Amino acid sequence: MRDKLLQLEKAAFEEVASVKGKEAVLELKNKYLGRKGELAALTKELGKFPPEERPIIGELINRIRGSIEERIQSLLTALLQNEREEKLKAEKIDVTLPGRYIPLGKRHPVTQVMDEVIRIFSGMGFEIAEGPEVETDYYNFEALNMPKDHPARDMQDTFYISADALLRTHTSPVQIRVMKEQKPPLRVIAPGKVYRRDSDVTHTPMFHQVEGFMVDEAITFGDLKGVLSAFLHSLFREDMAIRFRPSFFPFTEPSAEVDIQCVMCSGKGCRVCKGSGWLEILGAGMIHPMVFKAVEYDAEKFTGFAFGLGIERIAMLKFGIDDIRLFFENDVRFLKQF
Ligand code: 2NL
Repeated sequence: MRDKLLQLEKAAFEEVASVKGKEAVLELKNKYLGRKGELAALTKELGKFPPEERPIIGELINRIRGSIEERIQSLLTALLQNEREEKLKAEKIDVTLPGRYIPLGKRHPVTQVMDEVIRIFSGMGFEIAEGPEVETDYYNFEALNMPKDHPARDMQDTFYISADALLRTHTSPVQIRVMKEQKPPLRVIAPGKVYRRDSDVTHTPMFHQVEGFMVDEAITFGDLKGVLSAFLHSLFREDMAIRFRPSFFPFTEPSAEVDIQCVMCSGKGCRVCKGSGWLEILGAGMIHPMVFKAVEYDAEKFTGFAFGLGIERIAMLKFGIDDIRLFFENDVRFLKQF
């Protein structure tokens, strides 16, 4: 029995020494130490021996079980450690490698200027209104004191859909709708797309406009000057020179055009300002009594000013772009510069 046990120990040691892989080690463990393993089989024979010998053989069995267990356990520990090291090596991150380039989208320059204009007027308490791009003759022309024979209604300038339906040529019709639906005091801007049959380096058939108006009981030309000066000084520079020139629009009286000092030459005179040192930036005026009549406001009680500006024109001046069509070609090489 003693020889058999020592034999078993020796065989187990030899197998443990040459075994490869976690699975095989666990199989070996089962083969020698399992409930149906070889050591268990020999233990069952213990009953065949006289009682006085049993403790000695039992002790030997326990010692052998212990020594085999120890070797298998240290082998398993080593295998586990190895496994962990392999995994770590495979997952290693080289923090010195350059980062991956993630292309970042930017807002379109027209959107940037539009957002900025909206932000400034919002800060002065103006609300934002929107309306349809397909309009009727009434809202686009008639209500704005532009009767049937007015030259601006010409087929040459307006995209007509039918005798009565057209693509709006300005966002004024949005303001007419607001005035008809609400009562003064009102401070509203109407940003959006407008359409005109025109195409060259400074005109596209679709462009963006912001119009705005303010109506209350005692609005004066002084309010117009104050609000528009504050707006232009915020949009360009606080010390930017501006001037108001008399002009004409059918929907305002009196009317004015507002110029800023040329942003290219600071007023010295250049190609962009055609030598004048000034750039026309917006149109404005006191709302015409005929417009108040159309929206059923009492022109004896209420006064107001209105203004309009083209977003692309401002974006061209702000970013130094000389061809408006670049905004709509969607060439990424152009767009990523802003
Ligand atoms: C320009 C001129 C302007 C208005 C727009 C307006 C709207 C209503 C009543 C009266 Cl509902 N006026 N809008 C007034 C003056 C000028 O735009 O040169 N735009 C680019």
